[in-house]
Amino acid sequence: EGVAPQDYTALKLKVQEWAPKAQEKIKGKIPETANVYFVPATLRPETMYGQTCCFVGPKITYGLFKVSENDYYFVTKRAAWNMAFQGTFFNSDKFPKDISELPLIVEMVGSDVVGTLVKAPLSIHTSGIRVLPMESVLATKGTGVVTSVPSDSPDDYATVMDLAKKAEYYGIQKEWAQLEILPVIQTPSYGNITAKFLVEKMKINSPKDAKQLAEAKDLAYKEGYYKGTMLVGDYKGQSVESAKPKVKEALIKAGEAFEYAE
Ligand code: A2H
Repeated sequence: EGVAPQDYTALKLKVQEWAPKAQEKIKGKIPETANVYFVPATLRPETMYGQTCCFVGPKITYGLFKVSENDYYFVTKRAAWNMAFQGTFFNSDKFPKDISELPLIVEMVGSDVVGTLVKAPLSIHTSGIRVLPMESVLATKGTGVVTSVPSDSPDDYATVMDLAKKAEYYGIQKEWAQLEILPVIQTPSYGNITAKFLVEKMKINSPKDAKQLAEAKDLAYKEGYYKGTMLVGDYKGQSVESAKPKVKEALIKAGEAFEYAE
């Protein structure tokens, strides 16, 4: 963990249809009418228009936590523990004394939920996006759930390319990894699909090229944040720097996101 606190936007991706393994595990444990959300933590809320899938670590253990009368979140236990102290849970007035006091309904591993269809706020893919595996997701950061924006995140771009190439190996349908990549931000140096530009220019061939990906991530972030202009959404034409807090506020106001810090 770093020393400076990281302020994330925690986005609520509502489950539309469970993968069969997950369905089996939750059967009878939550009401049929319950709202269940995958909750990725992001530092780039202004890019959410371009979400094409949602990543989980296939070997990471997650929990389904009851956060209010009819709402449940799918996150790591570590994230649920942090959330319990940040006003996210209905019983936050009574802080848990121990991790065993969290309202855990059922545990699952990432691979159980691969294929689940979720509805991602702001995404142009309004009929839903799929939960897909990403080996580099860290269990010790954020919520352990990462929403994928391949236009602006080199890690996400490299991962969706790899998933499409080896769909059979990953046990997914190729189309799930091949949703249209939307240009979200115009930049002077890298065009309007920054991540693709950098991955190709730096000849990054796989999500395992960690060192180059870290460099690409840094370049993409700086260029997008300081020099980028929004191409879509309510703040189209505005700088990323100015749009970012506004998109975050609008998502929170709409009940589609909340603040999460660690
Ligand atoms: B970002 P920081 Cl478009 N494991 O969101 C691995 N990566 C994780 C994670 C975890 N447990 N939790 C969050 N992340 C990702 C969007 C995005 C992100 C874009 C561009 C860059 C970018 C869409 N993915 O991150 O180490 C999430 O991906 C690069 C800074 O706390 C989150 O924001 O700085 C970011 O890493 C948080 O990383």
